Parts: sequence; C-alpha cells; structure tokens
Amino acid sequence: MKRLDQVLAADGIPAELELVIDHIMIACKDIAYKLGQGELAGILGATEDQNVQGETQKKLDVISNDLLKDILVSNPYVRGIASEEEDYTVAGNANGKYLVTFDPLDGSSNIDVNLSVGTIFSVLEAKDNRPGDDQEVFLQNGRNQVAAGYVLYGPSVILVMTTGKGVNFFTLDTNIGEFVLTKSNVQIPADTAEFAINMSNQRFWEPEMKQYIDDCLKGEEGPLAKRYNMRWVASMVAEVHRILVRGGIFMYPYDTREPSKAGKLRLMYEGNPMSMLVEQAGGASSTGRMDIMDVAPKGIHDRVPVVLGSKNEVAKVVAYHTK
Ligand code: P6P
Repeated sequence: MKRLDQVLAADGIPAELELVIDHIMIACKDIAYKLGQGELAGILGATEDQNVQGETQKKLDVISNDLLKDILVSNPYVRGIASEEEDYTVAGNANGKYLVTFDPLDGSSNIDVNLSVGTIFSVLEAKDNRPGDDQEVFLQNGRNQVAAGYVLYGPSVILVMTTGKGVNFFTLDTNIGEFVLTKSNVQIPADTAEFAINMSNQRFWEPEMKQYIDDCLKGEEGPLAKRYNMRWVASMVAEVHRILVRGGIFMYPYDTREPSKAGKLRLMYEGNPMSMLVEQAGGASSTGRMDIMDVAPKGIHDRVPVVLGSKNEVAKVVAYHTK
C-alpha cells in the first residue's frame, strides 16, 4: 500500500506543500494518540475558557490547537495560521508561501461521550507580502485552496484529502505510524435518500428550508417521491465522511437563533475545506443560494450556511431557495 508521501510525490505536489501537509499529519497523529488515551491521560472535560465563537473550550480543543499551531508556525513554508480556537491569525515565517486554516477538533462536544471527532484543515497560498498575523492575507475565497482535508478520529483514524486531483482516503497504520492509501478517486453518488440536519432547530429555519424538510418527511406520497432516512452525529467530519462513502446531504442552514450570523459553521476552516473535498468527489456544496467556495470572506471567523453532498439532492435544495 502506498504511503501518503508517495502519493503526494506521484501527484507532483511541491516539496514545500508536502512538508506543510507532513507537519499537519505529525500533529494529527499526536492528537489521535491523546484521544485514544481518553480518561487515562486526564485530558477530557472542559476548560474555564470560551473561544472567540463563544463556545466553552474542551481541554482537547486547546491541546489539539496548540499541537497544530506550534508545528506549523515553525514550518519555514508557513506564512501563518488561522484556527477556530484562536481569536486572531498567528504569524509563521514572513517569507512562507502557505497559509493554513484549521478547526483543530471539530465536534468536540462528542469527546466526553467517546464519539467521533475530527481535525479539518485548508491550505491557501499567500497572494501578497502581508505578514501572517494580518488576517487580510487569508481572506480569499475557497476556489483558491491548494489542499484541503480532514482526519477522522473514529474506530480507525482516516485522513481524507485533496490537492485538486480528486479525493483519496488514507488509513493510519499504527504498526508503522504512517497514513497509507486505502481508497482513491472517491466519488459521491449523485442521488441520495438520506439527509443530515439538526431537526431541533426547525422553527428557526427560513421557510424554504422548512418546506424542503417537510417534503422529505412526506416520503413517497410527497413531491420528492421517495422515503428519506435521517442521520445526525453532531460532528461535521463524521457526516461528511459518511456522505463521501455512501452519499447523502448535510445541512446546517441559516437560523434565527443568532440572526446577525449567517449560520453556525465557519467558512474558512469548515465550509471551504469540506466544499473542496465534496466538489472534488463529484458532489456539490452551496449556501442554498450560491456555491460556498465562491463566497468572499470578510473575516477569518465568518459563518456560512451549509448544504453539501450528493449533487442532485443539493440542486433540489437550491431550487427551493432560488425559485
Ligand atoms: P449542533 C460541532 O460543534 C459542529 O461545529 C459541527 O461539527 C457539527 O456538524 C455541528 O457543530 C453540530 O451542531 O447544533 O447540532 O450541536
């Protein structure tokens, strides 16, 4: 089985980018080890602090963030990093070519109940000479990403990544401590009958989303003329992985709980990397009205409504919002 570095070399990835990805993997392998320790390492539970999102930080949120931040800001090819757990961007090497954004431990509310969580990452190229602690240098739309992926810490530890040449799955072989290629050129089925959404927010959605979900629940007799199944793991990485494996549609739409915000999920380190993966696997990713990767960010913690997965189902949801 091919190792990650062999696949990247075969794809002609620049050596500098390969070193950035390699450092992200070093941090993720350490995160996987710490997650596996669980209670034994005394690192479960919450801290006393909140992050810039207003969310209480889990101990492992902070540990994972620091592992990724520390190795990346000392990487000679990294200009800077942006993280869900950092208020501001953090400068690396002023001559670095790459910018890395990440959610160090997505779905961390699942940690204490031993359910799947993941690390999401995105790599951009710096387009000017601004330093990495100037957030402006990060504010590029998702089409500019040169790499995107996640590491899913589940029954097995799986890296899913794209550098613009399709999507590959790599499984962590703990015997050799390396990610090895286990599935290449992943394709999302164009159709699905499985939707993922947090139904408890239904009364807060826009009418268009309420109508789509109502029509899903009408099943074969309804206008969508099929019986739908539902999933909700409360871990975006796990939901996206299921969709890459068997199809589906994942939605975290705008809702009126925080009317000034575009949604719960963040554009730069959740929406964009997941959208690159999904589009590279033949799926679609929309705000409900436009492709997520065409959204122009105004700040590194911008929120975005998310509708992604099987392209024909995403097209239906977009039709509800645009007709
Ligand atoms: P809710 C995890 O906190 C996360 O950012 C995503 O991974 C997940 O899809 C979503 O939020 C879950 O949100 O409101 O269902 O807890």
